[in-house]
Amino acid sequence: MSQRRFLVTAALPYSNGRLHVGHVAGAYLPADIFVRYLRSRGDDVRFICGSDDNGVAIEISAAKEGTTPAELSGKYNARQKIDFDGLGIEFDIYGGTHQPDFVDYHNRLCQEFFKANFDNGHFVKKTSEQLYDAEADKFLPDRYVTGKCYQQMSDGSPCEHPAANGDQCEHCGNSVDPLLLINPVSTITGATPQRRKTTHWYLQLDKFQGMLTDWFSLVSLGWRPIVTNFAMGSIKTGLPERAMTRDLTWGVPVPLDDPDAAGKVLYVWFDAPIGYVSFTAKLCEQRDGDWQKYKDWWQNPDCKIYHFIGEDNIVFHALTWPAMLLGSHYTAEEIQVRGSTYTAPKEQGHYQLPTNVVANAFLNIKFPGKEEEKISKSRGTAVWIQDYLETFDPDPLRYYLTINAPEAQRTAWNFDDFVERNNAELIATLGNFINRWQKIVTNHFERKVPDADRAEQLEADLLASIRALPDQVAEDIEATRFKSALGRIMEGFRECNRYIDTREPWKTRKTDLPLCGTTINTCIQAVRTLGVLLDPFLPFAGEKIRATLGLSRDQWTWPHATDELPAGHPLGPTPEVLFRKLDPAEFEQG
Ligand code: B3M
Ligand code: ZN
Repeated sequence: MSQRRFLVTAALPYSNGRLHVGHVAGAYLPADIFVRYLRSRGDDVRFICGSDDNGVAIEISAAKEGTTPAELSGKYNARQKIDFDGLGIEFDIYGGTHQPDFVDYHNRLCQEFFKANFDNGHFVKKTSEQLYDAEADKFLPDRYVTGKCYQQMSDGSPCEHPAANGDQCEHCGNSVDPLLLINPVSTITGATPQRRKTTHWYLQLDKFQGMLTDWFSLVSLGWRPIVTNFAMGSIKTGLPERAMTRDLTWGVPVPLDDPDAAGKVLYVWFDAPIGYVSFTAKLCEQRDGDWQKYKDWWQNPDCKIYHFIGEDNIVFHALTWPAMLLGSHYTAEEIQVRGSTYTAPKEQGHYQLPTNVVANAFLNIKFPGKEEEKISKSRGTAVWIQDYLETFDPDPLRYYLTINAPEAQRTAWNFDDFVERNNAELIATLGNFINRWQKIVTNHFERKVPDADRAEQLEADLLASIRALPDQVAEDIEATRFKSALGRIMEGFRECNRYIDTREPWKTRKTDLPLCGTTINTCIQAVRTLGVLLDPFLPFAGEKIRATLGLSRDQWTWPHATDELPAGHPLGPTPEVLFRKLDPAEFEQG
């Protein structure tokens, strides 16, 4: 297998709150599985994440908590790191767009991006009326204002959500022009805003329409329908020009020598995706001693870039961000001349567009005895990772959120179902199969792989079917079908259970030890393969299975998944409990 190069990112969580199961199901877990798989396969991967620290959301939360944005974002950034670690979600770097170790590269790269797009003629400067809170003496960008939504749902009906934010409506998913909101209200004072004039720089997204459409039709063939539908829908409606600057102090200063730019910062959705780049730069400084090496990842036609996100971030990653990347090296004129033809830059030194934007739908929640509902921080309808990890192990969550992943549409975290699947699938199917032969191999074969000289068609069939899995599972993972991939692995364990039920080694150990040994050998070969495939999904269990098979980490990789364990190979110790039985009563408090 030839080594490929991947840069994988997961959406930057706002550093104004803790993580819940919805975040994990949406972007972080699938990205982690993907990265673990690529590493196992031997590819060269960097996995980038960090917190989204700038913008209005952080300012509002800091004011609510009576602290500063810097302090608030530092606190939640640290909390998020602990939660990700606890779940085995292992980034190469966890940055933060305004964290002390990252802010210098981040601001520098954001300003470079802005300047490049500016110099290439993609911005227009405009003075217009904006909403203004006279009481607070502040303009009201983005979430500083809420009001009734004026946008349409995807079926064309009016959205009319009563509390759309000034940047985006959570109900219909559309971006919002605060001036068009019906009955707007300031979230700072509750006052009805006035209109006042201010100057901003607008990215002319409409000019990229043709080229983006062409790029999109070339690249998006294997993308998830949820992403292509949303992005194509937005392209058809027409991309509006968007203000990329704000009247705020917390953020990246606008890098223009223009008195109108004084005291203004970049829009958080302009700076946030550049966080992926600036954290990569920091990582390159740490690993390679040269921060500029980020170009080997971002400006390298041989590097595949994957963005994992939640569904509300699709437009920004599939359209706005690619436009910013294109605009950083094509001038407005070049874009016009090229019209609707996109050709990928072949040379180094140009930002490459994403290879795939992988989005999941939202996760709902269903508490026992209640209706399924949306996860809501304010209503307290969430399962926080911090709380979960105080009582439970990470693998059952990883399992449940993958086998039940919202890959095509919403699914729910359902407590009864979570317990049921833990007990019936992780324990009764998977864990049980690994335990069923442990005693026999200890008591009768000195924990060494027994001979398989009595193997028959049944053994050959089982191993043929299990050894076909690495390619099938790889194909699923490469196509970002994680649910299906894990389903295949679980089906493999079911086959193994049927096999051992047929051979009954607990009987043949008394009547026909060579036949018993052959059965155990076959079980071990099957687990050797299945364990490697399982490892990216359930790394804690994977590690225990590796240890009980007496294999080194080097041997525990995709290319070795179908290696035969020779007779006589010494196994490791009997594994400690792989999965703990759960009782629905543990969730009673809801
Ligand atoms: N901070 C996450 C969100 O919308 C947002 C992602 C930024 S990714 C560059 O909840
Ligand atoms: Zn709406």
